Amino acid sequence: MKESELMKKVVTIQDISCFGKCSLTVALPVISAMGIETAVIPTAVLSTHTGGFTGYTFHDLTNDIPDIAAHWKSLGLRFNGIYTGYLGSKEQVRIVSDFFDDFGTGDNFIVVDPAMADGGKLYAGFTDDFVTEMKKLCTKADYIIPNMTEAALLLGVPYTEDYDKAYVEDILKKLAALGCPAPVLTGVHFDSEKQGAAAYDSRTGEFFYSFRDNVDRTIHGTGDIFSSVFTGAVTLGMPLQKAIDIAVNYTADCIEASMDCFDDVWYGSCFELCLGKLIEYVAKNK
Ligand code: PXL
Repeated sequence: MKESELMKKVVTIQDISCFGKCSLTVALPVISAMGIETAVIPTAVLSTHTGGFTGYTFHDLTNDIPDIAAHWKSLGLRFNGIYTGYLGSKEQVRIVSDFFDDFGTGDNFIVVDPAMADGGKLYAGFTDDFVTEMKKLCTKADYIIPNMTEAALLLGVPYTEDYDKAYVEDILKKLAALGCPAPVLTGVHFDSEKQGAAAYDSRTGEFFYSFRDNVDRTIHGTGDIFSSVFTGAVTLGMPLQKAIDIAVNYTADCIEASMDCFDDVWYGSCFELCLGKLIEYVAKNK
């Protein structure tokens, strides 16, 4: 098969929550809008995501993952990047880890969003054992994208939202010490005015920050928006500073746009209304 020079290709591995705008229903349109072919491995089908809805269905697809991987291997498929989000069980994390061994080439990159917790709490259905398994997966990634809750869980330190720059940089260094060279921390704020992301490149010792005006509202799925744009930006070859800038800006655009079409926090953001801006950001940064 001829590898296209023009078209980059990523594979994203996460669930499909049929309603609620997160995981694959965000990653697929967002990364595609950045001009990148987006292959998917759905890890489970849920009627809605688990944050805020009750009575959701959950159809596990763990056993399909090795079969999909085997078929893709027989086709000789290769990806510029591999990006994982919400994974439903320890077993699934182990299978995804095998996928990294099979499809990680040394020339491509791996992004792990350890989507498992927020606001100081694990998502419904997750236990400490899951955190241990996710920590192992993070050691195989080039980039990990935890929020402060997930970072605290991965590092086994108490969760706090009361911190300064020295604390954030210490957390980033400790995340890198897990084995991932470039951790990115989301939801970072040093006051009530600004919110954004911080990143660390342990190979150069540089820290990177990006902020936008804080909007005091939680909207479900914004972490997935950030990670999808970040993955797209890295796939397009943007350096770390640009990748967090574009991810922070698009995420903030989506949150701001959602103020006018707000239904309920669990219904997700109106990210669709901002895809035009994302395409502009990509065009400007090429
Ligand atoms: O947005 C992260 C996410 C993804 N998938 C499912 C979820 C959540 C967060 O609650 O429940 C199924």
